[in-house]
Amino acid sequence: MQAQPGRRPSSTIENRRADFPALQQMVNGHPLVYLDSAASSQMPAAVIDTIANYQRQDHANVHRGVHTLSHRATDAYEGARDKIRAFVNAASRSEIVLTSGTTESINLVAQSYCRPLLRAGDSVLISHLEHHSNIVPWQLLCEQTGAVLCVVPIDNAGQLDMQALTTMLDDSVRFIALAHVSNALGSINPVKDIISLARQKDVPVLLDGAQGVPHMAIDVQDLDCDFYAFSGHKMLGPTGVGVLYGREFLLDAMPPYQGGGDMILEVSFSGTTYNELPYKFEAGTPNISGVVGLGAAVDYLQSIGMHEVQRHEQELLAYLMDELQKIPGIRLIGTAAQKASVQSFMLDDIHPHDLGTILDHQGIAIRTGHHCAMPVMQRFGLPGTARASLSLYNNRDDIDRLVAALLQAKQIFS
Ligand code: C6P
Repeated sequence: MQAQPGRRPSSTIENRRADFPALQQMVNGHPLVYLDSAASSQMPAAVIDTIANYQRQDHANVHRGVHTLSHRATDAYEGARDKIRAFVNAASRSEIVLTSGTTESINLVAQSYCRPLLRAGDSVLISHLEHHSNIVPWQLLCEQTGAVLCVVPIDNAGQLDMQALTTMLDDSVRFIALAHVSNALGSINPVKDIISLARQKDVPVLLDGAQGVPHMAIDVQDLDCDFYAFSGHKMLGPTGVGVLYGREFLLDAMPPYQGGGDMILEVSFSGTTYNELPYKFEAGTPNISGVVGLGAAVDYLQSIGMHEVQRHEQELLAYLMDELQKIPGIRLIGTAAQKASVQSFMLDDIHPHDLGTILDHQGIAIRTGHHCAMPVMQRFGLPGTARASLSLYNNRDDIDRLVAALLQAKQIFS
């Protein structure tokens, strides 16, 4: 059996900060304020300990050995898949494909589902607020198939133009791929409305949930999406692991994405029979400890409850936006009516990188630049932005420290 992590998580969300070892350190002589969770969130001790315990006691390859350690590793790996299934309410564990992250999940769908389907003249619909991971795989696909990439515009607040989307959803559209939540702007897209429009046209929808899963309860059956992609390292888990949820009948009809060990039932030189779902899409030795860690992250999030996580983060986001707006010369980028835990901004004409460097000297971590969403920056005519992003372990003190540091940066540059 896999050893249990040594620490019990704290009981209220306000005390959760103590569960995160990385947050207890001084950076550049100041207590760390971590406001870069949209890039990568920190891991609670429960996740770190679970991974360490797995590595110390249970590590072996999965699905292969008859020996005890291989059984333990397989149980821990498959147990994590079950936790992830329940976490996003997929109908079956066959629908949970374990990948290296959102990027691989999206590429898998582009190449395995869409590529055999698309013909010259067909189109794929994305939006102007996508991360590069939900743009470039579709550009590659269009080059390969002669299909056309159509981009739904956004307004000045960073909201999808729903009227344009409705018009663009014509008979040429064979697939829709949209962010659930924008990483650069924080906008929560009205994905249920879009999926219901797409259903009327029989067009499948993939949601890039990299910034959705960490901040709200996700129910893929309620969303009614066809595919949902997300990453472990933005939801308190480790890097190099992620998930593709796909409807079983769609996954079943798709050819494998990669060939190798574990994705086969039988191989001979006259042909290969592929394994059943979800293993058909998991070629080679997977990131076992990463998946086990992701399972522990799911446990941790569920011990709080995603509705509680969302309540806490929404309250904090409102405070962040209010406090930032009190700073003379601040310009908020991304002011959609529905937002999650991210705020991009500009301060006077200070370059975002300079701002990020000054904040780092005070122990405050934010992300600066284009956030792998260059078209968003082009839309707002900016080289990049400063971005503060929140997680369940942040509090009002973090925001007060950020605001004080921004006021100081203003003085330095004036
Ligand atoms: N965004 C950010 O700082 P990977 O790298 O595969 O785990 O996730 C890619 C990805 C896809 N979609 C969205 C909406 C994302 O936000 C990200 C990752 C990070 O915003 C790193 S660029």
